[in-house]
Amino acid sequence: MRAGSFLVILLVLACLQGDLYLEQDPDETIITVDSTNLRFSPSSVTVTEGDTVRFFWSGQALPHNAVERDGLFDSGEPERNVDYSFTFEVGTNGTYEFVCEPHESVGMIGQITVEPAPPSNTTNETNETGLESSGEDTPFPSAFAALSVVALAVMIRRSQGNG
Ligand SMILES: [Cu+2]
Repeated sequence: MRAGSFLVILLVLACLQGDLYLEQDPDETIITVDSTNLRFSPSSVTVTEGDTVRFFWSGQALPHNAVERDGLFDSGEPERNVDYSFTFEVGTNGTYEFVCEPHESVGMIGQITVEPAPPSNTTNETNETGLESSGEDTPFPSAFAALSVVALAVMIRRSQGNG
């Protein structure tokens, strides 16, 4: 009985852990507008193929947009509130310059460097989480797993002791 409820608690904890981990989106880079209202922040970012750059600002004093020089992406008309995402697909590695059209003349210019995706032996449908070296990227779940094993061992020993 006691062992059973302990297992349930472990399961619940495991589920919560998973949810917490999913909330983070490590593949998204947010570019906003800084307090001077005439600069992107950060104005220069480096991402990897497959990553998403999100242009996000709200309640700005001036309307802005983000337009890539060659038209690769375009957030549309300058707005005080913008939430525009662009994903750099595999094969788009390179350096891209984008501008805020109303404020390009005063230097509201940004740069995105897209690095090639790391070579992968796995199939296309596997994301970065499927790579073999995921242990280094996810220390928390690993620690949790280790803790669970210890807890289980203690639990089993107790139930055996109680007969
Ligand atoms: Cu602007």
